[in-house]
Amino acid sequence: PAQRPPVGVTAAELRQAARQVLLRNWTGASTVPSRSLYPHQWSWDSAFVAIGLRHLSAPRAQRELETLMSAQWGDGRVPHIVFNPSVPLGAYFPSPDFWRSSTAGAGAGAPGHVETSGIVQPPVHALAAWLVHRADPATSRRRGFLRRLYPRLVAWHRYLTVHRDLGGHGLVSAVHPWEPGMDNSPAWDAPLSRIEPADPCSFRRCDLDHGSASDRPTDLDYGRYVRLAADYRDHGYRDGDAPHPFAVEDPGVNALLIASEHALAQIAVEVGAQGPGDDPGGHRGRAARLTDALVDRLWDEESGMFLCRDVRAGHRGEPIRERSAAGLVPLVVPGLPHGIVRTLLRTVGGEHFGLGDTVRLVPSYDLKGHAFDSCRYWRGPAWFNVNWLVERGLRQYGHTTRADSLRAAVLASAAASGFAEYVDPHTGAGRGAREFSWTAALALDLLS
Ligand code: 2M8
Repeated sequence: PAQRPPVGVTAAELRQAARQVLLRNWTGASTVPSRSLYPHQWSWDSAFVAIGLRHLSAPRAQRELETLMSAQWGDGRVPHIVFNPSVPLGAYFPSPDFWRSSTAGAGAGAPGHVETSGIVQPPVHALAAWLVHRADPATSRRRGFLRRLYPRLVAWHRYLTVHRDLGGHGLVSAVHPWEPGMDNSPAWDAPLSRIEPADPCSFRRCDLDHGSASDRPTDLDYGRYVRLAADYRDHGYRDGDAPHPFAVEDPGVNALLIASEHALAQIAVEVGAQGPGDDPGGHRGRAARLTDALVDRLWDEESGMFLCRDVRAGHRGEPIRERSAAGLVPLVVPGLPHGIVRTLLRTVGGEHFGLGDTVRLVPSYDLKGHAFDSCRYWRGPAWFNVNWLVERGLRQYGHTTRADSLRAAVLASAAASGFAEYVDPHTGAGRGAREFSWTAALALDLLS
């Protein structure tokens, strides 16, 4: 195992360093994932950031989520990027002039006061809101934090369960590889191969100004990302009208929705919500139905984990036979059948993910997989948010010793890599951006 705690770094020093990163990446109303690579607000990044910020300043953590939710669309969707108008258009692609949310998305209720993207990211927000509240309930109540956020979070989940059940079996589908947050996961190779890439001359990749081409998705992948997003935009971002040629049920997205639905039940108790369907019992019932659908549709006994499902393959959709870390994220779901939890734990430590054996952090993709690449973005490297989720899952199911060693490995790796965006799972070498916000925030959370 390569990620040893760096000699001489104390918990207090690490906490202070994480705090500095979050202060530097704060823009006044929200936090950028990275000053260089991602200079706007990202949806699930903000949820993870708020979980860390709550240990520094409860009002600031609340503000992070409030800023994001104030860009919510009329149909309930929470956009994956909220653009900062003071950042030049050339700093990130696709920029606001590509998405054109306030005009192209008007029919779906896109806000007029801010520009956003038109796709979504995993719904970690209700879970984050609940954790933020619990860090300082008095301040939260005084500011009416949950009371104001609750209806927005309900509308957000309703958007996903109503407009995005493209498979018709009660699970949410992602319609773009950016939506599950694992951009170039090998799980997308087959469904993406059916998409005609956009002309490479029609766009310029700003990400290559800041990141190494060997770490980032390929040009061919980008051509397909652009095509899918442009077609969605040209259908007014209306899910009923858009053909959605890429539609996948992802276990990470659906597991996070379930965890957030459980959090909504607790928030509903706190705010005294009385339904119909939006009372605590309504949320618990929805969480239970989603859990049944997750197990029915995505559990794969042979692989020992959850698999993504390609809704557009065959007559009724087909499992995608790639082992991605998304298939381990359901460990955060409470009340999974015991047999599934046992098998998942074996898989995490087995030859494909190697946790505690060949590697100290969970890789994003199968160590033995044909597409494994220890450097390239979501095709192998270990990411801190995924490891934070697995740590939480291990702890939830009572595997305290394993959770403790994963926690120690996350902290050591965050410190040694300068809060890298992701790391090589074998050597622990940092990759991508440094001073990455969710790495700092989640390290802070694990230290607290
Ligand atoms: C990455 O995704 C963006 C597109 O949304 C990109 O590659 O430009 C992913 O790692 C995603 O999960 C993350 O939210 C985002 C910002 O950190 O970067």
